[in-house]
Order: sequence, then structure tokens, then C-alpha cells
Amino acid sequence: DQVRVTRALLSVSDKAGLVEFARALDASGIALVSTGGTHRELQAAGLPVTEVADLTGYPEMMDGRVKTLHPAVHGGLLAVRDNPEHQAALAAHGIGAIDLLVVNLYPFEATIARGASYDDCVENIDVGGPAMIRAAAKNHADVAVVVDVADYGAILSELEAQAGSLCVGTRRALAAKAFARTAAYDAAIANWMAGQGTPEAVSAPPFRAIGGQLAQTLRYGENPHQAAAFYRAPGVVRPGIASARQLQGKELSYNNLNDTDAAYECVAEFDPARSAAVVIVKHANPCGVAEGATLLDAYERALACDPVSAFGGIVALNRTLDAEAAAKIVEIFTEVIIAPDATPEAIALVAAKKNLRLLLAGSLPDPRASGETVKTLSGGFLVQGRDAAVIDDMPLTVVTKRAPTEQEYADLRFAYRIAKHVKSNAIVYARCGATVGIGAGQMSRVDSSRIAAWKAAEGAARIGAAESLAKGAVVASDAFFPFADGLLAAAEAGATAVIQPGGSMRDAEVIAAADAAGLAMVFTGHRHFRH
Ligand code: 93A
Repeated sequence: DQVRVTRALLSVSDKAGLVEFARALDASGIALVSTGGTHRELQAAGLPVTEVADLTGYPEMMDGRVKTLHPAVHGGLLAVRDNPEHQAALAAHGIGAIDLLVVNLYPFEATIARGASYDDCVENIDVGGPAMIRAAAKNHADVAVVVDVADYGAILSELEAQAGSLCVGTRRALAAKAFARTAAYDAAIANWMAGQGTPEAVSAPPFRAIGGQLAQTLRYGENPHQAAAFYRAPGVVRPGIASARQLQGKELSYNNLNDTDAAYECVAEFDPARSAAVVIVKHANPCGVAEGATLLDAYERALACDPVSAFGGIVALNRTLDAEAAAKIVEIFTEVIIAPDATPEAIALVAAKKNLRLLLAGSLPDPRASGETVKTLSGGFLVQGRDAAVIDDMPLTVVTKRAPTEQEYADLRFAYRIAKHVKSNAIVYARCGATVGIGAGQMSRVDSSRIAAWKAAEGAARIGAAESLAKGAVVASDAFFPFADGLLAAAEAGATAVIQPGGSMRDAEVIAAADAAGLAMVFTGHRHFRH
């Protein structure tokens, strides 16, 4: 189990402790071999040391890129001591075995950390060092490999205690540490390179460090100058964008994937056994959602909410795409259609639009399923449980004098289901199972209310209706109204009922304003922020 150390190869960038270590090795009768810079250092200290170039018969060349990449080195490291063929090969080629390898690598991590130039970083990618480390670590049955200056002392102690030998436990532990070092070194290189993406070089999948299975390298990210790739979370079985089958159309882009996910997650909130539902998404926000007796009916009503935004949008459906809905959807420019399934007739109709992507997910994801969402921050991640709260499970509290009518209740639930999928601050106006105005992503809730009301007024103008479509509609808010103003904006626009989490310090004031305006209002107790 002991390996007697007779020859050591030293090749280190970090020369700390080198001379003292080598002097002790020399004192115990170990022959020393080393590469250019290491050799100079040892020679200057007066130690007897052979240069690797004398071993290989080749000078170090190409700025040192090739110094130890030679059979005289790798044969010496990899030869198995009790294998006669290996020993014969050593003898035939005049190669001497190496029992101890001492290497620390070109300082790649430190070079990128000081913000060095691209070329400088590349030049600091060590090739020969990791090759030797791997060779010695693989052959730990016969060779000890030291990759850390901090281990010099322990090695010397053991050599002294065991008359110039190292035991198998030490060699194995050193080998494990060596492989960990080369793995970390390569990870640092891979991560750095992935972050160097240019429009020409985006094929390098970034964010390898997050883990997951690379599903697709994307042409670019949200913008053409951003490298991007799509990863599947390993072990997660959830019907949706990551498991959907693309039947036709152009390759999905980063934004397509993000928007399609948003659309499908939203439409999955609608039980297909109860009603057909369609969600149209643009820039990750629903711009029209409707339920209907048929998908065609639902699509037409969803489209009516905001046909301008729906142009070039993503259409998600909660039932098998049928021919009549497909025929209608292909009438306007659409980027992606996603549904659990599609009939052959519908598939044929979509086929007429070569670029249109058709995705079939097999089934709908369960909105109540647990799971995580991940968001990157500079230098970190935020992880949270997914928002699995569903309006049907929330006990609704009527807080106004007037309770909602049955139709209002239905619309309130419908609107709140959607508010969950609208970026905050979210305000959703809905009537008879269709959105009539959506205000998304505003910093002020009043602004979101105004935008939603304005969309409802525009909708009325489009169809020549005398009154805003907000008139007689209900309104959902993803979080409480901090003041009465947002609620009053809704009342002014003509809304008759409100759904919101409640919980504001000024709830009493907001409830009084609702009562004064004759509104019915319910609290859900669940906030649906989404950012
Ligand atoms: O450029 S390399 O990848 N090519 C090699 O063949 C090679 N062999 C050892 N770098 C190589 N090394 C590295 O040189 C070692 O890993 C060590 O970090 C460094 C030591 O060089 P010197 O002894 O000349 O200072």
C-alpha cells in the first residue's frame, strides 16, 4: 500500500513554499524535475533539478503552451508499476517513472477576477497542468499528486514518518482533491466563456452553473446581443412548455418560450370540463382572455379585448384545438399556438402558415401543483414556491353592504384567475366570462386601473357601443387598494363589483367608498403579485 517516492515533477505557477518543499524532498533523496519557471527558481536556490525539456528532448515552445505534453512525462505518470507491458514500454523508450507530481495551475480564476483582457484570460487556460494532474490522479495506485500549496507540510511529514513513502489513503485523498480542482477549474473556464457571448458566438449555452438539461441553444435572448439557451429542470414532470411537442413552425425564440409559458400557465387555470378558454399573451401578459361554449367563441371574445396587442401574440387553449378555432386563429398573424392536443383538421389548417409554431403539450398543468420559480439577481438567485393559490379554494368575504349577484360572482372569480397571471400592478375588467380591459405592470395601481378602463372604453369605440365595456363589468386587483382612488377610478368607469385580497390599513376607507358608489366587493385574503 506504500509508494516509495524516488522522483518528483514540480510545475507550479504559485511558487509560494516551493523552495522549502523541494529542498526537503531533495534532502530525502528524491530526484527533482521541473518546468521552465519552476526550474529557474529551484536552480537559483542551489537545488539539483532536471529541466523537463531535457526529459522530453524538446524545448518548451509556443510561449510555453507545449512544455509537458509529451510521452516522457505522461508515460512516466501513467505507467502501472506492476504491469510488465507498461514497464517494458518505459524501458524501451527510456522513460523514467514519476511518483510524485506537484502542480498548481495557471491562475485562470485570478486573471478573470482582475478584469484582464479576453486574450490574457485565454492564455491563462492551463492545458498541460490539468493533463498531468488527471494522469497522476488516475494512476493514484502508483503516484501521488499535490495540487495545493497547503498540503506540502503534511506530505513532508508523511514522507519523513514512513521512510520516503506515501500510503494509499493519502494518495486516494490527494487524487480526489486533484479531480475536484480540475473540475472547478474547468467550471470557471466554462462559466467565463459562456458569459462572453456575442451575437456571433451565442451558440455557447450560458448559465451552465444553474444545472438542468440543455433543451435548446437559442439564437439569442430577449435581445440579439444576449446569448441564451433553454434548459429543462431535471426530474420535473409537469405538462407545459418544457415538455410540449412542436409540430411545425419556426424555431422558438427566447421570448416565444417565455410568452408561451405565461399563456399556457394562465389557460390551465380554466377547467376544460367546465368551459373552453383561450388566453392571448403579448410580452408575457395576457391581453385577452375569455371562456366560451366553444374554443372559437372563446377565441373571438378574447381577441375582441385588445386586437391590436393580440397581433403577433401567443394563443393558448385549454382544449383540443379544433378546425373552426384554428381557421379563425390563422386569420391574423400569430407567433405560437399551444394546446393540449389538436385534431388532424386543425393541424392541416395551421400547416398552411409555415412559420406559425404549433405546440401540443399533451395535457394541462395543474395550477395547484407545487414547485419552484427561480429568478436571477446579480450574483445570486431568488427561489420561491410557485403561486399555486387558486380562487376556487379561497373563502370569499363580502365586505360591502351589497353582495355580488351570481353573474358578478362568476365574473369576479374569472377576473381574479387572470389577475394572478398579469404583471403587477394588475387590474382586470371582465364581463360575462371575457376580459374587457387589462392594466399591467404599472408602478401605480391607479395607473393600471386607468389603463384597464381606457382599454374598455376603446373596446366600446371599436364596436360602436355607446358606453364603455367597463360599464357593468367587474374588476379584479392582484393586491389591495392602498387608497380609495384606484377603486373610485373603477367605479367611475362603470364597474359594479370588485375582488381584491384586502388587508390595507385603509380597508375601512376603501369599503366606505365602495358602499358610497353602490359597489359589491369581496376580499380573497390571497395576494397575487407577479413580477
Ligand atoms: O501552457 S500549458 O498548458 N502547457 C503545458 O504543456 C504545461 N505544462 C505545465 N501549461 C503547462 N503547465 C503549467 O505551467 C503548470 O500547470 C504550471 O501552472 C505552470 C508552471 O510553469 P513554470 O514552471 O514555467 O512556471
